[in-house]
Order: sequence, then structure tokens, then C-alpha cells
Amino acid sequence: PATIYLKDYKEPDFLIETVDLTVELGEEETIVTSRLAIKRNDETATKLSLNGEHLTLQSVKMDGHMLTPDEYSVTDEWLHLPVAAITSEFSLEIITRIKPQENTALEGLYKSSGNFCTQCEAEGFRRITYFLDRPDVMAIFTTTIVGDGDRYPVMLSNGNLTLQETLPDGRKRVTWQDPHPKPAYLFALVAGDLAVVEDKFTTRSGRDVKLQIFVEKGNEDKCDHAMTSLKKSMKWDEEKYGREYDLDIFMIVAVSDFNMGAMENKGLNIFNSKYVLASPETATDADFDGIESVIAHEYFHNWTGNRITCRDWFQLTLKEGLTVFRDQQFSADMNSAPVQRISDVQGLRAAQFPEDAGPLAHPIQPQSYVEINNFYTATVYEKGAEVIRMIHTILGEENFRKGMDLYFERHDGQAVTTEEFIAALEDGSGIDLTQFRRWYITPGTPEITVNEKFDAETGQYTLTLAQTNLKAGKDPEPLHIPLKLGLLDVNGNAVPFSDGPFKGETEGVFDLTKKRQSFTFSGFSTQPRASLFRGFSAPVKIRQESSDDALAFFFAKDEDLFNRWDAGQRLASNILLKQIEDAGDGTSLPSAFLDAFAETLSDKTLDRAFTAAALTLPGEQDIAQKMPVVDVDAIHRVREGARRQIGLTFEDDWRRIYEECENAPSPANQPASSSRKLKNTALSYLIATGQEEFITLADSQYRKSKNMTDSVAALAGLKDINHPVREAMFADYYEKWQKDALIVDKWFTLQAMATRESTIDDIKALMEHPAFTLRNPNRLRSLIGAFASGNPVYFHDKSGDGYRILSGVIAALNKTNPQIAARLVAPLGQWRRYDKDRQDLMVTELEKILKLPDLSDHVYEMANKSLH
Ligand code: DPP
Ligand code: ZN
Repeated sequence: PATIYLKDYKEPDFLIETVDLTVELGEEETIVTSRLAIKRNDETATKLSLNGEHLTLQSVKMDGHMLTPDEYSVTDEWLHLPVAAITSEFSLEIITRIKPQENTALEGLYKSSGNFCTQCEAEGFRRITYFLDRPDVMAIFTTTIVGDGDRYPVMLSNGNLTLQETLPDGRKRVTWQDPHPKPAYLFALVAGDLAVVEDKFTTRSGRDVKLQIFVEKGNEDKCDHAMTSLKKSMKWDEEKYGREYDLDIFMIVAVSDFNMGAMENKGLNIFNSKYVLASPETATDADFDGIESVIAHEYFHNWTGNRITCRDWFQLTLKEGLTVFRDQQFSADMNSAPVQRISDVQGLRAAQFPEDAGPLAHPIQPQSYVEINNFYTATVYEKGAEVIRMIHTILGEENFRKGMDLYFERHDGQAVTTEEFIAALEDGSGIDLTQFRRWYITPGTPEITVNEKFDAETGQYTLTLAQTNLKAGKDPEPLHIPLKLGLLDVNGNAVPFSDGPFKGETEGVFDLTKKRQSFTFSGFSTQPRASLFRGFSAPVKIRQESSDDALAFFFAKDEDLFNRWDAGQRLASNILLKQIEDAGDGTSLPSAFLDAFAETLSDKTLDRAFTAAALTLPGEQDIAQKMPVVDVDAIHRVREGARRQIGLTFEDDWRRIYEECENAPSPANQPASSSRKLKNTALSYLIATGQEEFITLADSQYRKSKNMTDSVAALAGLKDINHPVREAMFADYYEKWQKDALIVDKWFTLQAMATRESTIDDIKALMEHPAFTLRNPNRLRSLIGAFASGNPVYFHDKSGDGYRILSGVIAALNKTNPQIAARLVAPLGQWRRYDKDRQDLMVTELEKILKLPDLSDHVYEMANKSLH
């Protein structure tokens, strides 16, 4: 397969001004007639090459003249047409035939639950018709859909509905016009028998926008939260960024079979139903949060992605990093900001840090790819968002807004590069980002070594920070890293800076721009303690020799809640790693930890959701990242041992908390979800004590529960044990919810993540379950994805069965849905992190994958990079 390089970017030879598309939907085949108005962009070009895959070409007309097959050439990927050197403008009419009902890749036009829908990002439009399928070709689209009006009463595309009629043959015909030029990846079409929920939003300039959410019939009562989230997003973008919506209608369609989370097609977002449908009975609080943020994300793309799009796919982070940053800001404004920040960073550390440390590491702006779908990664998205956040931190809120205003003003309607984005932020803010640009081309997570010096005589405190990055090549140039810093006295009180740029303030942002750099602060009688990288001001790893006491101090006292949480996590990791070293069982926890834990446990001023996060031990995969050779069994042993010990030590507190959260309403300004979060944390520790009483408690919670959060918490609490109550609960849950696919997904996931001796057999049996299918991405991820990424103990089972299960699924999916197949490869790519036996087993599976017949480019790229 060919590698595509950023350095080879060349402007298109031809541009497409308008597209007039007629899609005749049929059960056997669908006929697409595309009329294009084309304009020359390069004087020397004598050939027009249009992308097209999985298409049957019926005819091509150029300027009304039918071409004979010897006048053009067609390959599996292209349609080449000669163009006379003197021709500056011409029209094409291309008729193609496709079979959406056989499209299992879920790219282009396909069927989900009997309805037609599309997914065109990144390169799906070329599976609908021949086209210049690249984001720098922006055209005005008019789309006519013709089909059986009884089967498909709802027919949607981008923009405004301009015509609707019944044809003499009884078929229905509708026409949609989108006045905004757009790249083909933002095209969308939906046809089906769907229910609609409607609302409206009045923009700040007083225009009414019709809001519609289309869902399968019977799901109308599960759209409230999505609709509310949409209205909040529209308002927030007006207030925070001055961005108003630009069409009279905004539609969302929920579909069950979807490769991604959702898609920001102009005026017609198509969503994985997981990010639309919710009611308290059927969705957890985490689901509610996910819906709010994904609805916001796709809506925000209207300005950061659609009106200003990417010049080429190497610029993907231009729209994704920026839009993730915007949705994170939005969620922080709607909910508890520190809790949101903790969850953003947990996500980054869980998914992006390992990616950046492994064979698939790439800069947020990759320099090459084989298959662009493989670059919708945690790095491009989540690290991309951290990079924008650092710009925000360096510029400050006001200057950042000035830069964004200039970006929108300067580039509206264009397809641009990340360089143009940074230049706009520089020009708008007046702040130089020359060195900062390196973040865009540097892979790897920088490590920051910290040294402190205190001179009691002069009262001077010196912090020396050094940055290294093993993935950035030999002797890399240093990055510009914002350090948000606060100093505390021995009692934990904030100490104002006595000199420097932040004199009199208790927190400042310092620019770390050298490989090694010292910051000196004066006026201290005793050594202060530095709270570093507050709010996680840069996506770095801190290497600091911190004593348990120092970490316990920050865990109990830091006023920066992110750092308070993080200190607790670091402390717990250190303790557990030490236990692993000593072959311990996790039960002997130092008093520094227990005291700080107790302090947080009884601090009633904290948001209950924060308390829950602070009292949860770092995940097994977090701990794994700190081991030179990952020992999944030892990590699990000590972490479970510690949970049991914490359960027992604080049993009375947990009982009290459980009661309080269950019976007393959430304190002011805290949502009910915060109380559920803390209550269920208590439940989990109580169950960890191993006492029968708490299995009964979980059982009664499950039976009483009228909301999904509490039900799932009960199931999760018991998933790892062998007990009749557990079996009865899982059986009941399936029985009760088997008709609701999203809930059945949870049932699969809970079992996929269980750590019982029977887990591998359970998973094999679940793969044979009538409700399991490889065809539905959500179902597949719920079992196989959750197992491979969320169950380290059994995925890495010494037998190698876990690896074989995964590679078998990859082999099966390679042909039907290569995009999803490729996404499953990454866990095997982590092989270098494990012991020799596991390495061999993992490498064997990767080699097997590389030898698959008809290996897709998608899977090839991931497996090949993973192996070498
Ligand atoms: N739909 C995906 C997202 O919004 C890809 N653009 O991130
Ligand atoms: Zn996005």
C-alpha cells in the first residue's frame, strides 16, 4: 500500500463549483446521478482524476456529450478523464450504481436497521460517486432523493428542503439545497421510516432555528437530554465565541450501526444512537455526560470544521483538537470544572499516553499515513485539545478570544492548515508562538524532571525543571511548555509571589522554553512547597522524587483540585508499586496515605463527584504505565488488596456515606449524579471487604433501582465474584432489557471486564450468544473492545487466549469493516511492554494478522507499524 506524505501536498488541478446529485434509492441497487460544474485550477493539467471506489460506472457525459469507454479510464480507485488544455470550465454528468444494502464497511451510503444513511468522513463520498474527494475542494451541493415514500417517508440531506413531491410512478422525490460550500466529507443523506422530535432555538440575532432529532420509532421519549444539550451548546457558542448558527434548520439523526461516535455533516449530524438516546431508566450518568459532550462537539464543528475546514487530512487536528478543546470547555462550564478536568486527563492518560509511548506514536500533525482512518486517534483528538489548551493558557482568556475572532474572520469559508490557525492566534493576540509550533510536529510525551533547592540564609527557593522526550529523536529542540504554579507554606496556605511577573499573586503561568531552566523565588523563612502544572497545564509526565509525606500533603491540602486529586493518585501508585516490588498483597498501607485519605473522606465541602474521584485508586492501566515491564497479575493483586483494606479500614465511613448519599439530597450546586457517584464508590469499597452483607446491599440496590446508574453500579460491583446473586442479577438484567441494544451493550461490557477465573470461557460463550454480532460496531466494541482494552488481567492471560480471541475477530472484520478491524490492533501493539512469553504470543498474533489474505490497508498499516 502507498504512503501519502504531507510534503507532497499539491493544490487540486480542478475545482468543483456545484454538485447536483440525484440519488434513486432502490432495494436492489441505488442509482446516483452527479452533475458537476468544474473549473480549472492548474493551467497545465490535461487530465482530471476523480476518486471512486466500489462503484459501478454507467455513463459519463462531458459538456452534454456522452463519452465512449475508450475516452476515459477506470480503475478500482479512479476515473481518469482527459481535459483539453484550452478548457477552463466544463460540466460532467456521471451515473453510477451502488449497493448500499451490501455495504458492511459503513462508509459511504449504507443501511442501518433498514434505513439509508451515510458516513463520508474521511473518504466515504468516493463510495457514492466519482468525485474530487478531498477537503480543499468545497462545492455547493443540491441533493435530490427519489425513493419509495412508504418505506422511506423521511428523506433528508444537508441544507434546506426546497421541493417535495410525489412522482407519477408513485415514488417520493425531495430536494435539499445547502447554500454553504463544503467538502464532500460533510455530505449526508438519510432516508427511512423515522420518528422526529422537534424544538426550536432563537439565535442572539433573533432568528428561529428549527431543531429536529430523528430516531427509530419508539425512541421519541429518549431525546430530551440530547435536545437540551443542543440548545445549551448553541447558546454557549454564541456567548463564549460569538458564533451563531447559520441555517434555519439543524437536524440530528440517530442510527444504530455507526463506526464513529457521531458526524458533523452540515446541518444534518448523524449520530451513533449511543450519543443521543437517554432516559434515567435506560442510561447512566456517564452516558448523559457523553451525550452532552458529543452533541456539543458536533455542533461546535459547524464553525471549527465546517465553515473553516482542513486543507488536507494531515490538518485533522485543526478541527478535532480545537473542537475537543471547545467541548471540554463547554462541559466544564455546564458541570463541575475540576471533575471535568480530572476526567479529561484520565482519558488522555489512559488512551493517549500509551499511544505516544508505543510504536504508533505520531505528532498531532502526522507527516505521513497509509490510511487516514487510522489517524482519528487519541493523539490527534485529545493531545490536540491539550495543545490548544496550552495556547489558551499562554495567551490568557482575552487574548485567546482575540486570536479566535481573527481566525474566524480571516478564514471563514476556507480550507486551511494548522499553521494558518496559529498565525491567526499570534496576530490576534500579539503573542509569539514560534517555539510553541514544535508541539505540532513532535511525537512523544515530554518528561519533566524537577529539582528544588532552598537556601535558608537568603530565603531563596529555586525550582529547576528539565525536559526530555525519548520519542522526539536525538537531542530534540525544547518545547514551549506552560507551567502553572502555586507555592504553599507548611500549613498548605497559598503564598503570594514576592517578586517577578506574578508579584502579589498566588498562582502564575511560567514559560518553560529551555531544556533546563531555573525559577527562583525569594522571601521565604521556611521552604515552600510547589504545586506544579496546576490543572494539568501541559500534557507531560512529571519525574520528581516526592516522598509519601509530600504527596500526602498535596492530596490533603492543595487548593488546586486537579493537583489535589493527582497527588492522591501519584501517592497511591507509588505505594502499590512498592508493594509489587516487595511481593506484597496491597494490604499494608502507610499511615501518611490513610490519614490523607481520611481527611478527604470527611471533607464535606468538596463536590461529591470530586470526592469519589479522589478516593478511587488509579486504574490498573495507570499503574502499568509506571512499570518497566508490566506485570498485570501483580498490579491486580495489590490493587484489589488495597481496595479491600481501604474498605475494611473505613467501613463505618463508607456505610455513613452510602446512607447520606442515598437518603440526603445533593448539597447545593451539586447534581444528583455527584451523590450517585460517591454512593457507588462507597458500595464498591464495601463489596471489596468481601462480606456477604454488602452483596445483599448491592442486590437490594439493584432491585430497588429505577435508574441505570445504580443498576450498573450494582452489576459492576458483583461482576468479579462467583455468587448466585451475581448470576441471578446478570440474568435478570438481560431478561429485562434484551430489546434495548444500548443496554445489552452494557451487559456485554460488564462481563467483558470481569476478572473471574472463568472470564475467558465466559467471553468465548458470549461471542456465541444470539445477541452478539460482528456487524454492529457498538456490540463488537462492547464485548471485544472492552475486553482487549479494559481487562488487562485476562486479555494478557498467560495462555495467549486473549490475544487469539482478538486476532480472530480482527481477521473476521478485516473484510467486512476494515476501519473497525484496524482500531482493534492497538492493544497488541503494546507488546514491548510485557514479559518475553507474552511478547512472543502477541508478536505471533500480529504476524498472523499480517499474513491474512486480502489484508486491508487499514489493518496492514496498524499491524505493520505495531510489529516494527
Ligand atoms: N465525527 C467525528 C468527530 O466529530 C469525525 N469528525 O470527531
Ligand atoms: Zn470531531
